[in-house]
Amino acid sequence: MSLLPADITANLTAGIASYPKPDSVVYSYGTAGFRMAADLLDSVMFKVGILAAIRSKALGGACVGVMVTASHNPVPDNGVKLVEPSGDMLVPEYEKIAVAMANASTVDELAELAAAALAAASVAPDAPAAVRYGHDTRPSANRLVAALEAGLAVLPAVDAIPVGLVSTPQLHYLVKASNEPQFGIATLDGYNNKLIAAYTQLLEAGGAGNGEFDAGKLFVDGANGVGAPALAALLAAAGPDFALHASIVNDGSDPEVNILNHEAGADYVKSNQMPPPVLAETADRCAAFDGDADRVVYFFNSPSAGFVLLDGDKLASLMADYISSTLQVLVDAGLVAADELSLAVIQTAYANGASTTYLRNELGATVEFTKTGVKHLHHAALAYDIGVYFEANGHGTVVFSPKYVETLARVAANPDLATAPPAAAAATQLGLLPAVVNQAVGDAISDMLFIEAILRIRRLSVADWAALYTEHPNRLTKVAVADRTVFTTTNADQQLVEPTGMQDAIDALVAPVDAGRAFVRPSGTEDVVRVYAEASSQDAADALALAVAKLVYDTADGVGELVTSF
Ligand code: NG1
Ligand code: ZN
Repeated sequence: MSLLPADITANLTAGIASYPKPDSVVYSYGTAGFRMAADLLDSVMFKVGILAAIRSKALGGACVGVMVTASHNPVPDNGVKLVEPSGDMLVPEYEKIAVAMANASTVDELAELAAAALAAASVAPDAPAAVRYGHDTRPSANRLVAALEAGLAVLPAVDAIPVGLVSTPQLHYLVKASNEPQFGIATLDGYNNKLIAAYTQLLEAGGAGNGEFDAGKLFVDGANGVGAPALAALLAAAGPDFALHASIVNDGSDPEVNILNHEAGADYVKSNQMPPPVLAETADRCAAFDGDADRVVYFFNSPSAGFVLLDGDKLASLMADYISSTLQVLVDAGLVAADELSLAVIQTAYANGASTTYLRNELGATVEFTKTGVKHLHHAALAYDIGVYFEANGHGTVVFSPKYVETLARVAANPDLATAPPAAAAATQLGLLPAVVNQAVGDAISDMLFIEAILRIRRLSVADWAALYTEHPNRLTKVAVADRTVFTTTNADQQLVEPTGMQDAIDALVAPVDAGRAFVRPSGTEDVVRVYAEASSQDAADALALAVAKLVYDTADGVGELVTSF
């Protein structure tokens, strides 16, 4: 029996009637929240609205966020994820409640779950709550946001604040800033102005103010998603003197031609290892966002080497390289002790082995591995004073500890700086980084601005950057199986626990391959099992990926057609 007041139960009854759970669907909260065909998500949105309100009530009314997006997925899909007041991803305890609520079909079940969540937090149903919610450019957004709003209206005293069309990182920023005013002004203007000011000051401190270095032309592929208008708004706010001139392509302006994530964007570029058709010819520097602008990769077409991709591993490497060498200036000047600030790069098993070798052996950085999914990387990164984290697909950011901020404030106040211009410049640059880099979550615009600043400060071309290290040939593929939940992993997704015996079989396939590496894990966003392989040649990496994919297909009830060549 529900312990909720009658008016709330009446709201639940109306909501369940309007947004019934489809019988055949089992919902799960994956690496990116709930994500699937938009037609199946109305009931989930209604329940997420209720849960977001409960989460805020449980946190004393601190503002939480809800983002309606399916990132790089095709247009018919959509999804939803919750954001904590700090701008972090939802805590695991609430992911479980979210799953239980999403799978509840009756008013009683739902009422009981809501009442239990309120009771567990010792909070009354009418305690205050604040929820900011936004969406990407998908056609299903309006309908799903209406379902979300119905859920937000179930409990009393909920301040539901729509923020409209935003990138995922903008939503995270707005939530964090509304709880932590020192982080920034909780408006899109606040977001733009913070990044514009920090980028401009960073260039000046790095001796690369406007006009001091010609960085060449930059194209930005907006994936026909929200990143294009978001970047256009930032550039408009920055004005004509801003030291970044970008031509935005795949900007979604013509819905007939510009289809979200179709032959466009970071996922297309990374998965197909080729430029989007609209940038097939250019030799200029290009950045590609994904559909909700929380990922970015770079690429260019080299006259000699053809298509060259600079993925999340390359972004992480350049950022770590720049930060550690700038910090070294302060260490050499005796202003910071050598081991005072810890720096680590957090990667997943999908990181190219050559990047890990570069980071460890050439940069001397600590490298840690976590399971796939930015929430895992983000949490691991928080253990360091400087935590650089990126997935190979371009999802990532850098987080800085309070100790980092305090240390740089101490250095900035040191009178010796006045007579040591290089140290003063280094200290100013490092002090600006927490403002340049979106601390809440990976952010294509903020990551791009940081990379653009480093290229200018270091006078690097995109080809110089690409030459930091050479990737090991690799192949990522996927296999559809009857039930991907039978696959469980350990050791940061690098080894299978179940199905029993499959890891031994994979090891046997890898053993004879020169510089071979392969692993298998179930996707959290698609109904497939992913297979990754690396080797000393592309042919060997492809052959290893195919052999492992066949093993998975044959022993785990493969569905549909198995890829037999690339
Ligand atoms: P899954 O589908 O769980 O592999 C994909 C990406 C993740 C992450 C999430 C969230 C790969 C191999 N996997 O997850 O890195 O970005 O989507 O969007 O790129
Ligand atoms: Zn995304």
